[in-house]
Amino acid sequence: MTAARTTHSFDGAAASAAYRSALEVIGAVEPRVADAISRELTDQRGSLKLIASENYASPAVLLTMGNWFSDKYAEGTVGHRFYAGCQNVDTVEALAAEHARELFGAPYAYVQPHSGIDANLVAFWAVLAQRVELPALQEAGARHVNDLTDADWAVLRRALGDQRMLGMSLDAGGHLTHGFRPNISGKMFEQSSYGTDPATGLLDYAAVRARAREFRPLIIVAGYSAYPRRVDFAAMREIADEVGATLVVDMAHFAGLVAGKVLTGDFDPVPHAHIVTSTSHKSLRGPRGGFVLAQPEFADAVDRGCPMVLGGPLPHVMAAKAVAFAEARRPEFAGYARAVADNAQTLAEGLTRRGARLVTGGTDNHLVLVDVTGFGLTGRQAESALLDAGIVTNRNAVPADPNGAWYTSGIRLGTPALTSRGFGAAEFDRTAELIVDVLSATTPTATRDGGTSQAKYVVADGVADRTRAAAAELLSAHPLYPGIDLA
Ligand code: DSN
Repeated sequence: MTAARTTHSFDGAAASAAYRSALEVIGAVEPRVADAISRELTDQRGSLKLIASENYASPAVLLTMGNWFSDKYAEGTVGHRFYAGCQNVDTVEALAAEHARELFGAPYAYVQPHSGIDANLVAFWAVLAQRVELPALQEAGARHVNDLTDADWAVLRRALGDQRMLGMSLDAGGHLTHGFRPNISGKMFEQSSYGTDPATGLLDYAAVRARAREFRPLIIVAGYSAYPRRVDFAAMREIADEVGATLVVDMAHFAGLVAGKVLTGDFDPVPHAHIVTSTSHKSLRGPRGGFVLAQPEFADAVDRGCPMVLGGPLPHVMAAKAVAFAEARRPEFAGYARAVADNAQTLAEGLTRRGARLVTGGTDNHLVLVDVTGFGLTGRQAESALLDAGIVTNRNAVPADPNGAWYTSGIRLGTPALTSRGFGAAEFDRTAELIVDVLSATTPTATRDGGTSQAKYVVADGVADRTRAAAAELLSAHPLYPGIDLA
């Protein structure tokens, strides 16, 4: 039953023929690339993929990206292009935007961003364009930031220096693009962050409100890449309104749960945020890319994402977004999204029951954050030991992480990809058992000064092989892209 409601449905023979032909054509030019593509499928088929931001797109989505749309330039917007001959690009961009609006119940959708960082940049520039009042802008009679002269820009740069952004701190699960130094958002804005309650690991809305009152940001960013709980977006909007901030929600990680109506009411960002940004390839299971949903007052400014911060749109990817959004509008996608969240609960319970310590004690979205210091390990050691055993995860900081952002103290586990393979409760409980087996059998290597290494480790004899065999058994019962045979 689980497999039927969560996996893609497609004609295996047709997809097989399509990929075989494609590889033959590619292989005639550079066989090593064709080989690498084949091997990537073999490798993905053969590992327990628990990276929370990854998934498996359908053959329809994947095939939509490999065609002549890739050759077309199309700067501008639907019906207003800076290049001739964009009639078919107009068709797919309009379709993708329409499906996105319908899927999320949003008044406006912009589907050109190439990635999540691009989507966030578009949103941040749109807020600046819409909200920063510049005497020079008015004196120049310019209606929009794109109409500024060089002299106006000098004024704008000074004005930007004063603008503030408040986002979730990185170690609490926020994202680099929410105003942090290594990213342009951290240079455009003076940044401050809100964290989580040290005792519970949960967002403390009273503390967010207090910080917002003190800091008076132009933008409050909500959303995360490693927070295992729901966010109350109605509460975040109330805080934003109180301090006159614009609420931007980055739903890249949980867009699939919004589309599938697992996150509704106060936990659905679309009715509460001024602007919502996202990627299309994580829990939403589409092509690599980004998009923006906005309230009408920001639509015009968001529409200018290209050329303000984006290069030419990628028509082949916009076409694939249209296909993926159409898939997500089908009733079975809601079943998939529900299973992603249910499976995360099973995984969390299975880990906890076997002694693992979870940040916040559990999950109510698609991801689980394990504090591996309970096993005497760093995140890096845990990630590597699990990879040796065929389990693909990524290390991640935990709140107030004593091991810093490189070694970290956690591993982040997500259920979207394996749920797409048809894994259900029994498989995720077994996966929890395998993870705890490996982590319990791993010990850090001693250093010469009597301490322990943060990177090196040993896994007890036989454990990695035993786990690989057990993982292979689970995976073979839930084949990836069944029916696609490249041999
Ligand atoms: N790289 C993505 C993730 O893994 O969460 C976010 O950008």
